[in-house]
Amino acid sequence: MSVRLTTAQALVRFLAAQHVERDGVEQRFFGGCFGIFGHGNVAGIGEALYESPELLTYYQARNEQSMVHTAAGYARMRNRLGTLACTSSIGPGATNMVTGAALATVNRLPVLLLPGDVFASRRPDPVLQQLETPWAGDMSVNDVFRPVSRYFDRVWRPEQLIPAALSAMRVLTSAAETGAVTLALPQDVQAEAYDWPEAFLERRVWRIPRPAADAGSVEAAAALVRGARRPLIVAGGGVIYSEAADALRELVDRTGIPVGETQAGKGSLPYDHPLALGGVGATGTLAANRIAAAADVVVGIGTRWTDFTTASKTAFRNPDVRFVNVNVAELDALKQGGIALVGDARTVLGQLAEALDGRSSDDGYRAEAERLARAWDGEVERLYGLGHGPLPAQSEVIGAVNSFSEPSDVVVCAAGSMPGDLHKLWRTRDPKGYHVEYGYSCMGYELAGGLGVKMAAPEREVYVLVGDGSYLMLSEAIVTSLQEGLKLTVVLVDNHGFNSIGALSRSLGTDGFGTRFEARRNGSLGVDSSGPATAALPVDLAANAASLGAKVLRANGVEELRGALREAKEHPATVVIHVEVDRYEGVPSYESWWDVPVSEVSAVESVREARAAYEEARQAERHLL
Ligand SMILES: Cc1ncc(C[n+]2csc(CCOP(=O)(O)OP(=O)(O)O)c2C)c(N)n1
Ligand SMILES: [Mg+2]
Repeated sequence: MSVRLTTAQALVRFLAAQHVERDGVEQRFFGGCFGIFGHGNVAGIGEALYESPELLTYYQARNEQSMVHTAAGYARMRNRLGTLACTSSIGPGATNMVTGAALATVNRLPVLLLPGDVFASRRPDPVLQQLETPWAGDMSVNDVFRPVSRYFDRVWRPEQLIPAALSAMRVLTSAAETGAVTLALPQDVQAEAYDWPEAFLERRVWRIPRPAADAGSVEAAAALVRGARRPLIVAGGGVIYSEAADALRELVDRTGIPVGETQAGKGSLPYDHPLALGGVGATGTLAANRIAAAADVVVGIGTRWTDFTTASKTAFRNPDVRFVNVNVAELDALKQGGIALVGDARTVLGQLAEALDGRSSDDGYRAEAERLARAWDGEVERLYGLGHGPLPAQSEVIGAVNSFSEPSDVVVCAAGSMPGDLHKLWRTRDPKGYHVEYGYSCMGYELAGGLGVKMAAPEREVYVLVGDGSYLMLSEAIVTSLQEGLKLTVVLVDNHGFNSIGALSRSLGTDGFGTRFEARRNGSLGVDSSGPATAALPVDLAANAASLGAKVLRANGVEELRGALREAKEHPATVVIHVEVDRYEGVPSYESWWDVPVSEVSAVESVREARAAYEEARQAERHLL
């Protein structure tokens, strides 16, 4: 039996029929379809969504990059068991999605991108927005999706959709493979009819397995951990996606091994667990970094081991340190010369717990870790209550939001100086309570990603912490949040510039060059010490947010911020709280380093000094083999 439908109609039916099942729970995989229409999709996918609105809810977006971020935020919040499709026109609408695709792929989050594409027939070539390649007739701008997608296909003929759509689902639902999947859809093919086999359009359930690791490798890993005197667990995003937080806590309680967390893994243990050391690495806590420095066996669970986690390969200083990597992706399981436990985090944690048989760390080591964790909490308390003036410190703003929020609320952030401060200071009380996108650390993710979080978990309050730079880059999601009745509480932290990079620049001898938001005077721009050469800009971001329809509260200092948070909670729709902070009152780093190369030769004295310090610091960088 077959059904006569256009390619676009068949695709929409197919997407609506896809389900996933893990641990016996079945759910629809696609929560809807975001889109912006142009000639490349309005009459194809657009018509299909219009004709059968009951199949897949259409959500109007205002920026294609932003809608992909929303899909990624949604997918992360759903532990990758669901996502949103994103349809765009051809040309600029399509390429606007490339940044979102890269973000999803870096963070291993499933998103399905459906960019329109040039005519398969080539009849009207070159169509509006077609980039012609003189030597390749089959190339379009959509080929830029190839390196940022985990699966790419261009559907040149209707029936080609059948294998393409099945491959897309295979990749989207594979914990090890997942990321952006792109099906480029030539605009004529979208509208072409075909007799589709009914089986293609039927309800389909993709099982998400929980594979166990190889028994011999588990035994080898357990032997290594048993012999360790100073073991450490590094919990990454995989712990949370696999819903392995309880399994982790059980292992920790039985073995006494302390835990440091990556950005994606923050929340794996509640902050007040006695063995929770908090963030580890370049933006890590003193507790985690001290323990990491001397650790002899490090068990990484669901982590990619980025430079922030390893403090650019300086965090683990014990010359004999060995690694065990629990990861569903072989790529990560084999990093740092570790024993690879390829499998699902929850399953493998169970295997490890059994193989370790309750073997616990010695009491002295456990007590040392617990002491460091307690001392760290004191440091957080200090930074939450600095009482800095006249403008507050960013750490106080974070403290006010954290203290006000409920354990199940979600904090969202992505770029700037806040992710590092949050990694150190946010007291996470729920595995899904901390949502900082730090794989791509993409300015502009904050509001758009926060919207996806809220769509996935409407019962939770979502606190979006966004810098003024990120806000200026991408903030139209405020409008979409009002359209959909999805409330965000946005705390817009204004330090008048790109302060994270300003602080980095100052530390590397270049005086914050190009990082302050100031009017150009006398040929100078954004240099800190230039005095009257620069002037403040007459920019009012709070007024901007109000003009987009948000309720806006201006908080002058931390006390007013607390009041604004209370008021915001009572408001049913999106609120933007504007608060200014002192850009020079940053949270320090704690015995960690980040490799950012400094010019080897320079006419600037401060750069030469920074280079000398860089060469010195780099000595500690080592291969982990
Ligand atoms: C899209 C994008 N462009 C550039 C960067 C590099 N970058 C990282 S943080 C930052 C400044 C962010 O400014 P803001 O949002 O105001 O936060 P602040 O650093 O002031 O805390 C820049 C330019 C980035 N992460 N993402
Ligand atoms: Mg800023």
